[in-house]
Amino acid sequence: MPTPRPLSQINVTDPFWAEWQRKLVLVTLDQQLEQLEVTGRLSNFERVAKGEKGGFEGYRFNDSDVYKWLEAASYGLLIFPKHKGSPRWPAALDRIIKSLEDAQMEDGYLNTYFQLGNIEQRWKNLNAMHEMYCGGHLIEAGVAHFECTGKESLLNVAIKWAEHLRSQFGPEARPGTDGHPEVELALLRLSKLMATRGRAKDAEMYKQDALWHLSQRGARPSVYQAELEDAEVYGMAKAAGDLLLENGRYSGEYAQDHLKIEHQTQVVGHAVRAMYLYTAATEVFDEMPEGTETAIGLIWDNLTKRRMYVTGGVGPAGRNEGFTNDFDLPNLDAYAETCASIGLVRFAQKLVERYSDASYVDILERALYNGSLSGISLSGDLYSYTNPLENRGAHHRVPWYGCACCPPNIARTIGEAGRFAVLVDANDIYINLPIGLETDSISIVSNYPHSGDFEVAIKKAGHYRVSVRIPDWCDDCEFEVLGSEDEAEFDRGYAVIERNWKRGDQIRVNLEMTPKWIEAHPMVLDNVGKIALQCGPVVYAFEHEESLPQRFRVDLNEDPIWKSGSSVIEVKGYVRSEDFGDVLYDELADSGEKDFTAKFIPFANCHNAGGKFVAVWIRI
Ligand code: FUB
Ligand code: ZN
Repeated sequence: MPTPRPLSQINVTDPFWAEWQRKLVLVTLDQQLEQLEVTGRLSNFERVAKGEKGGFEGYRFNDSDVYKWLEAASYGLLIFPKHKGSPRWPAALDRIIKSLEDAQMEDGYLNTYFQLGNIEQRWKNLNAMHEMYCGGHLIEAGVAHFECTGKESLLNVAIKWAEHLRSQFGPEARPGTDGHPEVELALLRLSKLMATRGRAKDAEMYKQDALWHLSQRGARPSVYQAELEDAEVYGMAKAAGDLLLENGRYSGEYAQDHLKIEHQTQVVGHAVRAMYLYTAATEVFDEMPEGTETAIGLIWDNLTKRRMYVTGGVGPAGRNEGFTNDFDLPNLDAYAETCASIGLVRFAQKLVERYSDASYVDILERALYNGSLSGISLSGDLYSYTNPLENRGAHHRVPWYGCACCPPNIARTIGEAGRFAVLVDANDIYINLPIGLETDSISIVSNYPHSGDFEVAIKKAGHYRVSVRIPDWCDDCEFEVLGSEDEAEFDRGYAVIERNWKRGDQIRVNLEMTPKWIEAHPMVLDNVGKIALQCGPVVYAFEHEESLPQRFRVDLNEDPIWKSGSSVIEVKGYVRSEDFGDVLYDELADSGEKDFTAKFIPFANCHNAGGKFVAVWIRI
């Protein structure tokens, strides 16, 4: 199976991602560190380390924000040497890791909410308390830190926690897994790390742990149902538990516990939970019960053909932070949590690794360049938890949240962006996203996503295939191996050339990139009579300080005007005047429209310059 090169072997160089990574190491990581400090997230660990028994601050799963930040900062350590500046965070890393080491219990348990509260209640409310969700992020941070630094300090904390987990849950212990998936994909990450270190036995053990946790979802009797029926346990945290009961009966949908994974056919419940669950299941479906691969295929189709925004946002409803019904994709109150889009990126990445089919990358890039990146401001220090496709003034970015899952999640995603570009195995190099970068096998020069022209230079000599993805949005492409007559074949969305490659060989690619109007399936009732503008993978929106985006209508006789390399598109149309007289309603008369040229900008860049009104879907 092709895999990304280790991040330590990828140097991102293009103007788009290198700039995001510059901001990550010079702005975002420090700003988030400060938030971790002032909101008590770090002092929770310090209190436990000092032996205190009370004083926990924040939400019960706040430890996970520290772990996600540690993961992002680990990636930051690879990027930071390229930049001048003196941020505070590099020096904080080891200190924070030390406080985790000191806080961890002898038996490996680590969760400051219970350590500063009633430790007797640990592992009792799996549905709502997020102990394994936090532990999963600890594992991801430990793996990332080891991969980026070679240091074992954080990894050892993670391994000790994973061993503790196995002592509590598994075939030799008790049934049950976390209501919020995350630990499954984290254990698989740990397993892979062990495999690359030649520790096959450990690799197999952690994979078996992950498989066991995956097997628990949908098992009956449901552990979560028993928790809901126990007043003391249910009382520990109510919000999520309530949603497991529909019409007074246990449903389980909120936590994807309604059916065993192999019997699931639709994407339901909490969106982040769903994305993390299926990311893990995709990695190991051939070792799961028969039907799992088919189930994942059905879920993917339901997700991407019925329940996804054009921005790659998923999970329209705030009520359950998740999914509702097919085609229910309201724009104004779209929840579309940043973490859910990031989860979709990860799910799609696993699918393309398994199937080498570029259609998964079409979704990946939609979610990455739009619904995920919209979660962070261009300044790198303000965030959006929800990502509505329309704004009438109520939505704005903020420096942090009480429930701050999204900010460190987008930070780590920026840090690891290079992973989504290229997949490699012995016989193949797949260029999925033409991110400008250098690796040990190839380098890419690109101004993606604002231009479709890029060049690939081969660094690894040998006989193998190079497959360059031709995105779904591209109608015409040119593909040339310089100085060669070799023709590409087209397979599963890739232009493929198999030959003896020499170091220095060059491929020149031009993906025709022009602005395109998109329409939605007619059953997306919120978008009837509206269109959206996309150029390459980037979805655009009209943003204005007044309500023009809502009053604007596109003139379809005029093409949108865009210059390659730019992130502004001019669209000609008409604006409905706000003058109406001193009445609220009147008999239909002249609409009072004026010519107007609107400047569209990438959806992800909205809410940076003070524009309060936004629309992705525009009237025609
Ligand atoms: O519950 C942990 C995280 O916080 C979820 O993934 C988000 O949806 C938010 O609820
Ligand atoms: Zn989030």
